[in-house]
Amino acid sequence: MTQRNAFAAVCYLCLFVAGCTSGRKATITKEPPSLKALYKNDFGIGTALNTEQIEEKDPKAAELIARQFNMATPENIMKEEIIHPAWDTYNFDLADKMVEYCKKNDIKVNAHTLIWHSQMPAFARRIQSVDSFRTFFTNHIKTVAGRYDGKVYSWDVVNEALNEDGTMRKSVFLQKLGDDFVTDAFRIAQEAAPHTQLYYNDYNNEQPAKRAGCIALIKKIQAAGVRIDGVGIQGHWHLGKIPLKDIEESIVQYSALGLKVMFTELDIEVLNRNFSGADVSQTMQGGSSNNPYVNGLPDSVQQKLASDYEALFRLFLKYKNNVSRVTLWGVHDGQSWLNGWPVRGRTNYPLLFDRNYLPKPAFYAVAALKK
Ligand code: 9MR
Repeated sequence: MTQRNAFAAVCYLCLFVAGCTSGRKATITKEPPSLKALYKNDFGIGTALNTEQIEEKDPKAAELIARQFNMATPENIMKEEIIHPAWDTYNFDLADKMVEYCKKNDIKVNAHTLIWHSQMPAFARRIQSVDSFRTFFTNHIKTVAGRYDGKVYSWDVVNEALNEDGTMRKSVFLQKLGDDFVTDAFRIAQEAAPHTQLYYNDYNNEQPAKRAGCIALIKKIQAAGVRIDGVGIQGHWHLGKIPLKDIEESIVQYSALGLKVMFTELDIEVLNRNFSGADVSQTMQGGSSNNPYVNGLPDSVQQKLASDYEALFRLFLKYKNNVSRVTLWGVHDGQSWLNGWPVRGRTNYPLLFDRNYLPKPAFYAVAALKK
């Protein structure tokens, strides 16, 4: 029996005994251990919150969030299209609620994201003049980062500015503002939010070519005398294909730049996909063969998922002095974006809690590393 299975067995046994000694039928009633408590001396344990969760419309999720996580990222509501829908209109309602909710629950907010080519408001995509676009860019960062300075712990200042080969993505920001736009964004954010940690965030930036581009980008920001505090590796990975060696190399190399390293959007895809990464503009054909686990995840796959999570968290613990946070991209499987991408309407199982908010074997594997 592995250490993980032994730990899960002990947990279930305790629950069984608790049930029997209380004279009730043995059902699982006791709380599972708390990841944020187990990992409190190692790194933050985060989750991504959706609107329903921020508005506390889901009591089961609320209980789980408060017990398990000490950091949270808004999954969508601080993105440009929602928070800044028109030239001089800002919609801070949900972001303010998120800040309040997290304060109440002693959770740090990792705000996401100031500058991203995706989920931009329509008005910004239509701006033709370079001067107007620069004004939009500057006003957006100043207004949003300024409002939440001291209220959020960190910002993903720029998200996904790189191509897979490490060159700069030809986004609207690059096309309009040139390739100094990333440094400019950090410079404006540093002025507007002097008390907020400032990060660059991307997917696949643990892969060697993209990592080299990411390092060059960070060095450029640093050479300009502008503050950057950390780098986020999103961590949208696939079952059985976790690039542990590249991840380890990345932690070492990014740390050598004096940055904190974070895993900001962790999930492990268990369904077939013919490409890697998280480029939301990529899609794939559907079909039932692409959605094999509608009625539940076979135990063999659960165990593989648990092994992958265990190996990852073992590595994170090895580098706990460099890794400051690990954020799961969602509270439970039912909420995951991977149920709708790159094929709509699939039943996916990428997180540590299932659709009934119960811990999966992967959760116990991660918890067992701290026993
Ligand atoms: O999880 C988010 C999903 O609800 C949105 O529909 C999607 C739209 O672009 O964005 C998802 O979050 C992304 C994150 O903001 C940046 N990295 C990739 C994430 C998954 O697509």
